[in-house]
Amino acid sequence: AALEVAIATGLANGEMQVAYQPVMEVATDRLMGYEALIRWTRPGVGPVAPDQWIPVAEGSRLIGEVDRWMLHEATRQLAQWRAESPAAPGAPDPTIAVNISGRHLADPRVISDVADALEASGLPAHLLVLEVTETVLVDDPLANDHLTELRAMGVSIAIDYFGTGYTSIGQLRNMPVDTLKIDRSFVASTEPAHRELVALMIRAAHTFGLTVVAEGVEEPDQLAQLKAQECDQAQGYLLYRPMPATEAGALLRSPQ
Ligand code: G
Ligand code: G
Ligand code: MN
Ligand code: NA
Repeated sequence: AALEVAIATGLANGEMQVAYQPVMEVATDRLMGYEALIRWTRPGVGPVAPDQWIPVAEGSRLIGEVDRWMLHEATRQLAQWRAESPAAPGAPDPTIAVNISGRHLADPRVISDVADALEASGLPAHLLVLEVTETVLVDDPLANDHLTELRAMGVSIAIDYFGTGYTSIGQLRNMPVDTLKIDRSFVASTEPAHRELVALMIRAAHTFGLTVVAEGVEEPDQLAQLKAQECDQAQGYLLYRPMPATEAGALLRSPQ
């Protein structure tokens, strides 16, 4: 309970910040967008890793507050960057991906929360990506309805940690999603069977018209492999680590 109070206070007092991790196009090395990751520096304590407090927020209504704050901050920031320096002709218009918890996704309020953030920021809906876990997609009909509604608004949906849950590749056909993010455990594996599985996931995703993002790319040979397997986009320490807003804004403006 003490931590819950500290999280609520932290949100109210501006202790949270957003780190931005670039998502790159594999074939061209162009910047396609960012994943927004929350950062909390607790006064007198220092940085608290998301793994240490997001699960606590997910156990209460607080996660809605966290998600709403992230949605507003991340969309506001991208809209500001675009206003300052529009994408060059022919260059990709960068997207922003925000992680949404399963609990929040099951709440009908998620629709107005996303709509409010888009309206307040003026960001076009097609530039917002919501990252959700496959568990939510498989287990919760209500969450599925909400995703369908969000997609109808023009927002994109990405399945986070794909491959670690219960989804079979065949189910992708019926899911209200646009993008599949391959879990970094598969990307990092040197086992031939896992590498073949990654190739299979990429082919299946493309068959269903989905975009594929590989997560946690740390080694040049992983990136080379993904390129050979025609993976669309990649994210990971090899490319860029999550960075503060000022750096991400500068990267956006740097020549590609
Ligand atoms: O940011 P990494 O840097 O440490 O993030 C750790 C975990 O925290 C990841 O699983 C990530 O999905 C989760 N996470 C980061 N930011 C957010 C957020 O804004 N909302 C939710 N629900 N999870 C987040
Ligand atoms: O939502 P998700 O859990 O996928 O959030 C991405 C998490 O992965 C964040 O904690 C981020 O800091 C972390 N991350 C990003 N790139 C890498 C990487 O190359 N290797 C590892 N181990 N973690 C990464
Ligand atoms: Mn994510
Ligand atoms: Na992820």
